Amino acid sequence: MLKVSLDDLVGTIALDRYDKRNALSEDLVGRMLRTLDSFADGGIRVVILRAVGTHPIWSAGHDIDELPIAGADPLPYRDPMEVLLRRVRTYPGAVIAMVQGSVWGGACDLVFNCDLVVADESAAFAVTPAKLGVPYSVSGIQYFLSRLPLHIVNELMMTADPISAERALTHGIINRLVPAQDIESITAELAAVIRSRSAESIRAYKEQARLIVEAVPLTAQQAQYIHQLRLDVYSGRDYAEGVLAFEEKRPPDFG
Ligand code: LCV
Repeated sequence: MLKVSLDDLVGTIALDRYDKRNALSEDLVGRMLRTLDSFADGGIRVVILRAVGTHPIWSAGHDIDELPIAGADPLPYRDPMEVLLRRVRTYPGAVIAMVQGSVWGGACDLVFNCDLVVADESAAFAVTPAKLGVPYSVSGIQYFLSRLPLHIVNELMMTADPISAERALTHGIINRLVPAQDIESITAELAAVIRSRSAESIRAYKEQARLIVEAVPLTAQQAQYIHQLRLDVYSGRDYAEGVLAFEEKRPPDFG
């Protein structure tokens, strides 16, 4: 499911579940979390997150087979994916996503939560809750809005269609768009530069940036309202239909 390697305080985690298009199952995410914990304990300065090999799909996102039934929150606070996103945000070093192929749903959130993104022309990004009838997580929406212009977030969230690597570069989702044959060396060079810089400075910077981005005050009433908005969606018709349609390998009928 995962291939893990280490070289001079740079750690690499590679997704290796291509039979299921690297869908982020609880088991796979659990392994990633344990690896990140051991990297943090070992003082690993830079983590590269990638997929094994060169395939058309980087990751198909949340494992849809493991989404809860209608009426239960598909993205609760303790969902392994949500835990992983928080772990990436709080990892005490840089996390670089190296992306070849398309990235779907929760995997986009994962890539967007990495500190830097290096990609080749085959990369594409689709944010898919509107295809599944999922009410997206508040933290996910907050992070998208903090990174991207509103109209781009609207397009991603409302169409659920992939945007190309070139557009992702224009909108700052990608730091470096590079030829496929150079992606590993360019990612390694970037990791080596960051690894040579002050780990203490980077750790403090990353934590400060996270706290500043997350400092959006909501009243108790607004928080309750958001909870109700999401509850209405995951208890409604569309979420049940979206998951069923995926299992039945057909387009959803949202009426
Ligand atoms: C489980 C899968 C998956 C998968 N889970 O290959 O952000 S949210 O709110 O949307 C959040 C809840 C979330 O992240 O949801 C997941 C969002 N992801 C998607 O909507 C993408 C769903 N997958 C696809 O559209 C296609 O599989 C792509 C385009 C990624 C790849 O198409 P391709 O023709 O290459 P298959 O569809 O044939 O899939 C190969 C195997 O992987 C499983 C799929 O069920 C199939 O399994 P079987 O061979 O056992 O039939 N698979 C793919 N994605 N997210 N399983």
